[in-house]
Amino acid sequence: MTSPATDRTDVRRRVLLAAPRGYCAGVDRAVVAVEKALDHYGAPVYVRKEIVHNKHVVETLAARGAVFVDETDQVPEGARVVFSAHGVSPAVRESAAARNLLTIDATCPLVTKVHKEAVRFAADDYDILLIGHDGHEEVEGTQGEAPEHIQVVNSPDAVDDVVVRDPERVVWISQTTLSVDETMETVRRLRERFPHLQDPPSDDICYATQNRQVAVKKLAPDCDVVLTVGSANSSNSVRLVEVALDAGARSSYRIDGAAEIDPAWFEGAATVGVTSGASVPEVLVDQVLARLAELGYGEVEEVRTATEDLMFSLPRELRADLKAAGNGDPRPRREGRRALDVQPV
Ligand code: 0K2
Ligand code: SF4
Repeated sequence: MTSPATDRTDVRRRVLLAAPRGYCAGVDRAVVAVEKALDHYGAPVYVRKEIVHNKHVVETLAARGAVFVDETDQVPEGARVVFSAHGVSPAVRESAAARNLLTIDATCPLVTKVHKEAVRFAADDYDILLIGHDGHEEVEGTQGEAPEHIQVVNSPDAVDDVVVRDPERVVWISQTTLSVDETMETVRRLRERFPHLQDPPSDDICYATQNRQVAVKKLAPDCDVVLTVGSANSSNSVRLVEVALDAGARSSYRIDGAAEIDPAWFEGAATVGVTSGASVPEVLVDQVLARLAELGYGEVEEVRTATEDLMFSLPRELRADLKAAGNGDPRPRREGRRALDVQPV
């Protein structure tokens, strides 16, 4: 296979591979929860919304018997349903209970943490400014905890439209998968308007989102092209495409997998950066690297900015059933990797 740069013997062609990349602890837990539910209870296992925003993951689980639905009223009475990693509002839980559904809650514990903040600030009668993308499932779930207290702020420019009851009693919280820099700009503009604006008690943009952005920022200035593996509806993946460009990559593309690579992107390119979103299985990155090698980019150098060893226990309901059947959590423990039992209350 020839490459656009094959005839240029003077150029050292290489790949800079971001680390961390790919699966975060919340995604690993959610995907394994569906796999174990299929193994233990048998198909079909219903899943409300995409368990994570990745086409390959959803198609693979669907082929094994997972049935993805938009709402709980599409699940037969009394059947088992998994809630996705992005979380659900109390209204969804109530509707599932009304249909006697057996629920497995795969909401990431770090999303649940934000829900709890919302509940607490609403109980204290704050106006809560939820920085995030309207219509995203995580934002719908968080807003549903206290809709009368929460308004969504989509972008820095949306700050001008915010109206609050008492400017001295305002707090911001956020979606977990946003661009850190853009969110800080939104907060800066909010604080210009509301000097008494309170910060959330800890970072809402999660460790995995932050780590993947730091890694791609480090390699982007050295890259002619950055490829982010991730699906179009994956907020954190799409943010990586933007962050790479902002950080100095000459061009930046999102791809679901190797088949979407267009060799024309690499015309005259010496260095290609590769990263992947938090919902992306490593096999897709491996296939991208294999395709890049065919195109002349066979030398791969990892650019690591952090090491991650966080792991969350499987959802409580599932764990109890697996334990009763004599099965444990199937995931391998790496040294220093603990299964944190951070469960929704
Ligand atoms: O980045 P998104 O929130 O759109 O979601 P995914 O691509 O599924 O990544 C996992 C994050 C899930 C919850 O935070
Ligand atoms: Fe949890 Fe962060 Fe992963 Fe979302 S991206 S599932 S908040 S660890």
